[in-house]
Amino acid sequence: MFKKILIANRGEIAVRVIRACREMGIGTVAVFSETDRAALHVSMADEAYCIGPASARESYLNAGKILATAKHSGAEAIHPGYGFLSENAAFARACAETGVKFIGPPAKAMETMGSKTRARQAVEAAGVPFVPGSSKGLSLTEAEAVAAHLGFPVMIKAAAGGGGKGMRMVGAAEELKSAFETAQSEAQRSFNDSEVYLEKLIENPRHIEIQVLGDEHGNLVYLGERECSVQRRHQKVIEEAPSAIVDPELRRRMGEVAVRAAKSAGYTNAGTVEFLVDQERNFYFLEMNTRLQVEHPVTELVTGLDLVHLQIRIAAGEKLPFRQEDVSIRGHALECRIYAEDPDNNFFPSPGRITRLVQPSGPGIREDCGVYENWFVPLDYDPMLSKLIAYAPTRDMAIARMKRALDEYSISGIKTNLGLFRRILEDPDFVAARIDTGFLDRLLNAGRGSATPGHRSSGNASENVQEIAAIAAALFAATATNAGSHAHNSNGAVNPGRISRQSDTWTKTARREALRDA
Ligand code: MV4
Repeated sequence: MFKKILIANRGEIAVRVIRACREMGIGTVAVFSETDRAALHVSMADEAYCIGPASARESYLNAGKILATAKHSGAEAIHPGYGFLSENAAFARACAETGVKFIGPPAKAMETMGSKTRARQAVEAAGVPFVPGSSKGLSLTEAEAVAAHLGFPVMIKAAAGGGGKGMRMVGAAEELKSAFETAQSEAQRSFNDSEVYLEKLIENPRHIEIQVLGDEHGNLVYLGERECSVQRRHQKVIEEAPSAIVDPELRRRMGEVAVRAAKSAGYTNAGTVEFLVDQERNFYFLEMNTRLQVEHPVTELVTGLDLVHLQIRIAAGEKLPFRQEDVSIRGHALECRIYAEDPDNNFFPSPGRITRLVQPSGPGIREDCGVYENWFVPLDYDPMLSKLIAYAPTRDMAIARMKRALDEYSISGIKTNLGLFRRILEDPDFVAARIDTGFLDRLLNAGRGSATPGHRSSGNASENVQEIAAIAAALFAATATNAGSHAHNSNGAVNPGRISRQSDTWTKTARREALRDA
């Protein structure tokens, strides 16, 4: 086993990996940028080295500096976390050449899966069902022929893309040329690689992914699915395991396909095979993520496994300590990604000082957090602060537990998306698990009232007056409740859950202020 590991990351994932190392008796080396001198991961590691200025390009993406720091500190392995260098095949190769173990798949597997067209070729040869389309880069003329054959609507995608970048939907033949040219130049600008290809559009899909794990002795298993359909602009907001629409039979079929896809690329260590699942529960390979993912905790809770421990043991050459038939899914886990962003201002990042932080705990609650009270959240990196994870025997109980934990949670000084989660968790479609990748946009647009054409019948004056009267009545009821009229609250005239919750928060604040003054 390694004696010392360098963690080439920051925030909650660096903390997560440091915790695993500590549990395994492995020394930890943190790296940090000049803005991150006081960051949580720095204080938790055994050693820490400044590797450059705030700009990620000069710090967390500075492969040479990070490798030199590993050598200098005597770290035998590097855990890349997610983002930054985690899917950079050249970095994985440089590690191997320097004699530092990269805790992840071989560089070759990262290269295969890093190109969407190469990935499609590899999985196609392995008999994996994938979204119909081409598996090589296309010229405009070729794209026109492929699109005519597939039928519209189609998607133009960048081979080097992923996570939604360089993607264009095309509804009809006459839109193809301009969409193709835009996608191509966007791909060139974003990835320095203009290769684009075509896929048939899957309408209103669910995003369901399979966690896989393989050792370096030829054993590869699947660890069930995660449903990640609740997202906004390709940023996941809530993830859960298992998916409400995946039964044991579908789980086995998707799992076996995921293992075949991973094996086709010579994959080892932890990885995720993404699928689109259509309304008829047909599933299609989309892409493979060659890293530990943000949402890995929901899989850990329902399988009882520690994925970071296992990643480290696999990288050290150990065999998987269990077989496929030993893996079982138990209970239900939900994860909320808490971001420093302003829901009232288009979810713009909201950096600043966290003046007060009250974190939830209690039965079935896990929080993977990367910040602390008084920390200044910088604008330089991804604004995710924390992941709140709830685990319970059933989905309904996990939702109830998550709502309870969110009520306990309080972050002051910066704007966060905390308020959004209660709206989602109380939405009838979410509760019934009627979700797809359009769910969150529909929820957010519905809340915009008359600004959304089609949702309001005509917007005439008398309707508006009625609406204003209804709002005034609700406000009056809420204010009356807070003045101490509890009978008013329980008579059912207004949504009692929402109103009492609001008053609870005020009560708590008042009590706190009273204590402070005492
Ligand atoms: C698609 C698709 C529909 N049809 N491909 C978006 C991110 C990238 N990983 C692939 N994405 C999609 N590819 C075809 N042929 C719909 C999406 C998509 C999506 C996928 C997963 C999670 C959220 C999404 C939101 C919008 C679109």
